Amino acid sequence: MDRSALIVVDVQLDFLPGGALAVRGSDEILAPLDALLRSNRFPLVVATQDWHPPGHVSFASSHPGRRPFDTIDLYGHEQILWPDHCIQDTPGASLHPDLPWRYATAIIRKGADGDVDSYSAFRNNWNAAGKRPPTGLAGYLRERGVERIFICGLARDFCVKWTAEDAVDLGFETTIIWDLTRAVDPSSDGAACRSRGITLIQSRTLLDASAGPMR
Ligand code: VGL
Ligand code: ZN
Repeated sequence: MDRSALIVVDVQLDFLPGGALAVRGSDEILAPLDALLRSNRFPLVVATQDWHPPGHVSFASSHPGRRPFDTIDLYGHEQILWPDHCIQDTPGASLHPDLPWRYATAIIRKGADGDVDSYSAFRNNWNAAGKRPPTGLAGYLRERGVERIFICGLARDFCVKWTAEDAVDLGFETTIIWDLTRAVDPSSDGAACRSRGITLIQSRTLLDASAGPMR
C-alpha cells in the first residue's frame, strides 16, 4: 500500500506577489511545485485553501484601532492580525490557476469559522472554549493508509509550520520540502522545526531521476 501523501498548503493568489498578504519570493516555488505534481511522485496529494468569511477575527480591519501585524490576545493565545485575505469566493482566495490541481484528491478549506483562525490543515487554532477542533484531514489520511507526510506551500512560518507540527503530534512521519516554501518572516529558520521532529529536505532529492515513486 502507498503510504506517503503530499500536502500543498495555501498556494493562493493572496499569498503570491500582488496579493493581499504577499509572501516574499512565493512565486519562486510555482515552477518546481508544478514539476513535482506532474512527476507523479506522490500517490496522494491534498491541497489546503485558507477560506475566510468577510469580517474574520484574524483581520486587523475587524478590530477598531488595530493595524495589520499587530498582535492581540484572543481566547488566551496570541493572535497576529492580518490584512484582509483569502475571503471566500474572491479571486485572492483561489488556488493558483496555473498549477495542475487535478492531482489533488481533496482540498481542505480552513479558517471558515469567523471567530477562529486556522493555520494548520489538521486543526483550527484555539476557540473560545480552549479547543482546537479537527478538520477531519487526519482521519482522511489514515483511512487511506498514509503514514508519511510531505508538506510544502505557504507560508513556511505559519500554515506550513503548524501543519507539520500537528502532523508530528498525530504520529505521522513528517517532512517539509524546504525549498518549496517561503516565509512571512524570512529570518525564521529550520532549527525549530527539526527540534520538533520534522525532517527538512530539498525538492531535488524527490525529483532525482533515479528516485522511483514515493511509497
Ligand atoms: C496564513 C496568515 C494568515 C498562511 C494564513 O497560509 O500561512 N498566514 N492566514
Ligand atoms: Zn488566513
